[in-house]
Amino acid sequence: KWEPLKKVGIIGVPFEKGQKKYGVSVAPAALRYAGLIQQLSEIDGLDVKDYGDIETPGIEEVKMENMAHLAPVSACNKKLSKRVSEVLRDDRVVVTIGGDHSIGVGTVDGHYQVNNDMILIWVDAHADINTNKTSDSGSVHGMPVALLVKEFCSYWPYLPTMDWQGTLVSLRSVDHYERLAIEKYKIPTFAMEDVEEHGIKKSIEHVLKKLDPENKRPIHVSFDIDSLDALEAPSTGTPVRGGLSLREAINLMEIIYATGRLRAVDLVEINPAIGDESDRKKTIEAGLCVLKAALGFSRRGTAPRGVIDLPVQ
Ligand code: Z70
Ligand code: MN
Ligand code: MN
Repeated sequence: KWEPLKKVGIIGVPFEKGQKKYGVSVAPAALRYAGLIQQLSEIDGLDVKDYGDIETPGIEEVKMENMAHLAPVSACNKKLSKRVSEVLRDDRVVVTIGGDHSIGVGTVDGHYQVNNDMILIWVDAHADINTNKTSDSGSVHGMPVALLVKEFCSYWPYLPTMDWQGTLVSLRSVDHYERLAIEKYKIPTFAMEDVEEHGIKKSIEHVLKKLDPENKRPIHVSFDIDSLDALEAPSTGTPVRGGLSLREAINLMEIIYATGRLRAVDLVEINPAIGDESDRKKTIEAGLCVLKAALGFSRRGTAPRGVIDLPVQ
């Protein structure tokens, strides 16, 4: 019987070389400044430990065709993967704050090292399933899913193999070759049309049922803030209209939390340097709401622990 873990470990990854815009590396500091640790600590019974930031300065660049900053991306992910495994071995749910989505390679790899039966739910406007042969941008944050799928090994010069199982949710900006890859390898996806058809609750229930019919596998959610509608989360590098409402994203996380099997959450692509003060505030608040929902915050409220009556005069 699975119960939600009441202990979490936070890892910050101020990394932005997986894409081209300045600012996404500031997100861990911005979220901490906005009260990340304190707000999570206020969730009923939750023990929060901050494992600090992953930094890998001074990595020498190596040239790789249509794949920018491969060496820094690899170095960061290698270190991140080890830290993620360490937090999980401490029996904590690992919460990784990016950074751009190229860090999803390290978080999933680190999780896979500890729980090789894990399932992955990639919540994103984009499919992030380009290779350096199909990408129009050459940015690695558009490639992590392709780097994680075993079937894609032959498309890369070298890759560790992972018997990965996962699904993509909230899609609405998929490149032509990405669509081809999804169809060729039958990657399960829930695009916005599917969310439209079933609603978010049924969609997530379908996802969980499909990936894990026996309800026994640890869950990893890699949450790109651009899965939210651009109105809900404007401070991100590639906002796309027509996305999830914050309420849908909260509900998605609540449903996954309720399984008791959530072991890792990534929150990536918040870019506090994009937009004005109000955009920044909205986006960071949305990110905090999503994380809190993933970690057991109840919108119904919770009575004080161990108290059974109101104070009298
Ligand atoms: C495009 C590419 C992407 C996020 C943009 C976009 C990928 N498919 N991901 N913003 N978060 O460049 O590969
Ligand atoms: Mn992404
Ligand atoms: Mn995205």
